[in-house]
Amino acid sequence: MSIHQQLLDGAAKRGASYLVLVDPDKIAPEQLPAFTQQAAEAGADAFLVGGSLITDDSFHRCIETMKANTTLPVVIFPGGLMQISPKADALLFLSILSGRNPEHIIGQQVLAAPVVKKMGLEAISTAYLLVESGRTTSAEFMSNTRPLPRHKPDIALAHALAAEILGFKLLYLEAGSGAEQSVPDEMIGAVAKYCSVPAIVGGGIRTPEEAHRKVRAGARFIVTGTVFEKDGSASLMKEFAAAIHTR
Ligand code: 1GP
Repeated sequence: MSIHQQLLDGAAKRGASYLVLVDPDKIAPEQLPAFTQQAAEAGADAFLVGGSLITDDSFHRCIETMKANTTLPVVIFPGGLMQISPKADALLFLSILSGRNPEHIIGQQVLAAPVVKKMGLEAISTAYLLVESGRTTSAEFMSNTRPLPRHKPDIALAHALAAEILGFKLLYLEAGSGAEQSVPDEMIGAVAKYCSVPAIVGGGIRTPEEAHRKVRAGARFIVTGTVFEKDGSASLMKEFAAAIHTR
């Protein structure tokens, strides 16, 4: 079964799925095995790996270490073209549909596609919608795009519907890593109500209660990253998993 299908089945079974994001630049290599095992034991459903600024070859080592320490899917969430590895289980093949920068809608994708195909890596087409979240995020700056206005759910919905018609398999509603404010529940609700593409929601989610509200609003996948970079507590991770798994 494809990783895409596994992710969807997991989300359907548990109400929503919990994706734990690992940024290879933000975790010490010696902590990674224990972190990976702890996340799996706490109830994570899969891992995302990537970051906006990866400065060395830590990316490839990170995937190898994670694969050696878990049977959960390890999925690349690429911050750039260098972040492709055959060792991962799949790759979110992102297009920044919220922006108007052709380089990040199709340019980078054209460069990546032959490499991905040759590797035989499962690529899951994902429409990435960056949402305004307070101060400038790395994703916004690095992609040189403007995020969607946070108080305009109808604009976000129109982008989500374009993604549906264009045939994307997933939506990523993104406030940006470490965002001041997460994606508004009202926006998630509007997208989930009228758009059939399952939504991943991430960026600035700091508490299990907040994660739970996003699931209630219609998120099918919740991503946390930053919240565990400082406090890697296993009990908090369990609380997140319990709040996200509504079934
Ligand atoms: C970032 O959506 C992810 O791309 C996760 O964000 O690091 O703020 O949890 P945080």
